[in-house]
Amino acid sequence: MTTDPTTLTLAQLGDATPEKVAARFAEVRERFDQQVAVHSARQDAEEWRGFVVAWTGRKSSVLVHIGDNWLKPAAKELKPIVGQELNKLKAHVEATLEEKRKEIEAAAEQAAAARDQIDLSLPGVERAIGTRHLIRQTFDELLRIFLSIGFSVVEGPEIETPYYNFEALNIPEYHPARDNMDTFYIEGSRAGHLLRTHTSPMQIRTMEKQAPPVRIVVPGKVYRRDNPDSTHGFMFHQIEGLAVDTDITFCDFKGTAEYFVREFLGPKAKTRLRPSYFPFTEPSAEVDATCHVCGGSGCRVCKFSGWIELFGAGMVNPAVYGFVNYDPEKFSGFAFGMGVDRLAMMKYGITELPLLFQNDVRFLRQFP
Ligand code: 2U9
Repeated sequence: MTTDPTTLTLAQLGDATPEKVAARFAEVRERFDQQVAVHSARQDAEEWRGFVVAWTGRKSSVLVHIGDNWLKPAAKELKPIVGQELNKLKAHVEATLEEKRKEIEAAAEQAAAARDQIDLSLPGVERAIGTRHLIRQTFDELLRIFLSIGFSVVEGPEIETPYYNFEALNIPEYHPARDNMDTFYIEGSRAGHLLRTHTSPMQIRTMEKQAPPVRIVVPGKVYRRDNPDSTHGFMFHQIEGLAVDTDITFCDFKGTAEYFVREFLGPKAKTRLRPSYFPFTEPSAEVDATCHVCGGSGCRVCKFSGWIELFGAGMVNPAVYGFVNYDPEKFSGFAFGMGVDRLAMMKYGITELPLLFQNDVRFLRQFP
């Protein structure tokens, strides 16, 4: 390993003539240029910084060594030559390093610009944004239909009192819907709080606060102690609706039901009303529509009846008005209730309710 000549004096190196001194400096300059070529080719900023310090560092560097070992101890007659050569070398080293620094900086800027260069022609980064859940899509579709005929949307609490969930809806004490067979009661709640089994309580709360006319739809989650199977779950989604005014008749109800069926299933869909019973409506009806699979000719989906049951409804039972101080002589109205999950399954041909809540993207992706 050759010793670095800058650590020796010129005398030790035997450079006693101006020519030898000049040749010695030329040798250093040559070594410097070689090393510049090597280090700058490596494009390693960290390493380059080390190289610059090795040559120009104030503490110990080649230039400092030359000053200490060649200039300071140089023979008097050689000192001017050594001084000149050193200044020339310093100027060459600094000029070269400055030029390289600019090159490296320019290259770094270019690289950064290239890195930041957005080729707008390139396709964007596809951000998987997911889709609105099928239940949400169906809610929005159903709400849009009722908003289009002047209903407003109100939402209410999922934890209710027996009064709002049962009593005020004319569901008497002994009514089967009351027993904890179907209802989740909040343990330890003295007021007998429960998870609402329908969104009807919010219609009562609205009527308590607002005199007729009332036209509202109430979407939301409801809870029933059902044993989960392919069409039942302990939580599902409902939209209930209520229209109360001075002169609402069964025809208004029928017209609204038919309008809904056409909007939801298409202009050709027919509506059929079947007598039914609900404590909070009298008369009550199940609203059927033409089977959207077979168009009414009969198929497995409609059990060959040609009809699909969509939702339940009826004229508001005047008994309910007593709980909200509406004069049953003056006001009449209709109400309806539909299971949103069931309508979504029916419309999109889904046979397993649990699929809606298992968050399997292979399933969810099918309904963008
Ligand atoms: C008030 C008065 C009357 C709401 C109604 C139905 C008929 C109905 C079921 C549909 C499928 C529940 O989700 S489901 O299982 N509901 O059939 N609901 S009439 O009647 C009301 C509500 C509030 C004050």
